[in-house]
Amino acid sequence: MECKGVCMLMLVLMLLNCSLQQTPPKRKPARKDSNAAIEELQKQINDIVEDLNHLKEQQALQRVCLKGTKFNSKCFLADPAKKSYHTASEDCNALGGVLGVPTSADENDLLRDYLRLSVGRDEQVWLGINDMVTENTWADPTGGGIQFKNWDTSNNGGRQPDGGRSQNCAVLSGAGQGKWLDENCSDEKASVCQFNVV
Ligand SMILES: [Ca+2]
Repeated sequence: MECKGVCMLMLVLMLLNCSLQQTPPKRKPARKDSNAAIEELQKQINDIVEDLNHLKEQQALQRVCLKGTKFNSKCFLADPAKKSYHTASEDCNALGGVLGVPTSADENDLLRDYLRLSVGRDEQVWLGINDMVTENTWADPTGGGIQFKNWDTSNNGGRQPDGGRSQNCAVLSGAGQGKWLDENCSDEKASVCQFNVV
């Protein structure tokens, strides 16, 4: 019995000694290393997610360009559904674009041809051009002034813009060979959305 007790005591002491020796002497730096590794992994995951989102945006833009038409660094996509200017603008914003603003005669001609084919030969289509803030100061969707204008100033076109305070939104007129008219913003018309190619 005595030997058994002594033996048990020896065994306990040995085990205790062993476990003390096995205790890692530098625990803190190890935890520090693993935190750094986790941070590094998290950073890599964030980078991958960012790349993936960028690729998704590029792919969405390519789909828009394939379905619509491209001019320099812009893609235009027509929406033939008839809506007020505000609804058309909101729907376009939800897709990541703004209502289209042609900035040169060439761009306006391309847009006219595309809209006559995709929306209809004689249709009116909302552009992203309005004078809601200051009467007769025409601005783009960002509120910036516009350099290029294509109003129908012919006699039979009614010398546009002619609607004063009751007409604050611009359309591109298919029947008017791509010339612009001011119209009542709550009228329901087709629209064209513009996306910048990055
Ligand atoms: Ca006006």
